[in-house]
Amino acid sequence: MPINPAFTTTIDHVSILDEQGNFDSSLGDGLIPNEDVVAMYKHMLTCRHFDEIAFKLQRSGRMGTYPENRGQEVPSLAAAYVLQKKDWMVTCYRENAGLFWRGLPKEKILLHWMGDERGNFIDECNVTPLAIAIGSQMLHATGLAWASKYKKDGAIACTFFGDGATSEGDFHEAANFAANLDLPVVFVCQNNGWAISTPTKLECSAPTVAQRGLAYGMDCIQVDGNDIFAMVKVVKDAVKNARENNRPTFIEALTYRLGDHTTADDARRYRDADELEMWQKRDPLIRTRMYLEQRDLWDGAKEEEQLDLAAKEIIQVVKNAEEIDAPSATDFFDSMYTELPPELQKQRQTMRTSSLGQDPSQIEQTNEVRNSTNG
Ligand SMILES: Cc1ncc(C[n+]2csc(CCOP(=O)(O)OP(=O)(O)O)c2C)c(N)n1
Ligand SMILES: [Mg+2]
Repeated sequence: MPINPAFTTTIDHVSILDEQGNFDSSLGDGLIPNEDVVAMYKHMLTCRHFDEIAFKLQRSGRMGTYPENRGQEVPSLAAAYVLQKKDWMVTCYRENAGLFWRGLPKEKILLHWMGDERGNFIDECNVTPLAIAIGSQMLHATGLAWASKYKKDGAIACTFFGDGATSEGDFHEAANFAANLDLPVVFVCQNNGWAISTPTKLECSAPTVAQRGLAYGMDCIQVDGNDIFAMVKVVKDAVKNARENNRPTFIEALTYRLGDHTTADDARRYRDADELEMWQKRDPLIRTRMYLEQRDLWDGAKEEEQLDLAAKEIIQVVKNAEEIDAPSATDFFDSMYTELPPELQKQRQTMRTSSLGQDPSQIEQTNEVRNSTNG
């Protein structure tokens, strides 16, 4: 019997605007109106400034920890640009640009990292709170997409995660579920080459991360994640596939975090300076600015003006976050359950854990004993 291929495929890589500013008109013409490219570039400048200020807030002891987003602005922004209001954006922690584009008030991100639960109460737009437990959000996205399909409300879910997150069981469960139940989910993997200090190649032996989605029967594509045009194109295609065919797509967006993993990290201890330098040249902001300048849509004066606006806006954002009334100590309990279980109700009343023998009834008993002894 002859041996025939059981299955063959290729995974395409999409690039439209490269780091030298070359633009592939056959793919890119008409994709994003010029005024929208300008608006997105302005937005990226503001987000970059927000990132710098958030970093400084942590360094000056005004915020707990912070994961810099610098360098990874494009994937989430492109998705937010394409998604409709009713759709869900389900992220981890390097998607500020997309979240802000959707309408999340910027102070909420600061409040989140200041440890204030009010940063996680979001009713302004369909985005979920930042997921810090790696991979967990992909299951939430799949569940949201399933609910939308069930309710026939036409919404889809677009979820973001890192290369490292594809080594978590949660990714495999979400992907299996989404593909087998025909759910409208777009999986966007931001492959930045590292999971803290672990290089991608150590946890993914396959030549592309995209092919992890292939195993579940999804359409898979790789894209230059620092190219706003290529990102918008692949997200548009994936959203169409989700909305019209109820099919999930796996997008591997190649990008790089130009900063440390978080403010608790020092990437110089494990990353080569050459690698960083190479990716600094691929900075999505430099590239988008080059595109605009070549078409006389941007110049130094406009840059100054936007930086000035960004500085003013972020001063107010910081003020809003820092001057909010002090949180209630019970917020932690109130944001966890619709109905608080009795054991936790006791803890909420006393702000003490019963495991330490401090629940209200025990406190009463202790007082009774104390009173009788005193008496
Ligand atoms: C379930 C879980 N395990 C471990 C961690 C600790 N941790 C935080 S970020 C991270 C690496 C994530 O890498 P990747 O998914 O590539 O995302 P990136 O930070 O590079 O964007 C790890 C292991 C965590 N937050 N959650
Ligand atoms: Mg990573």
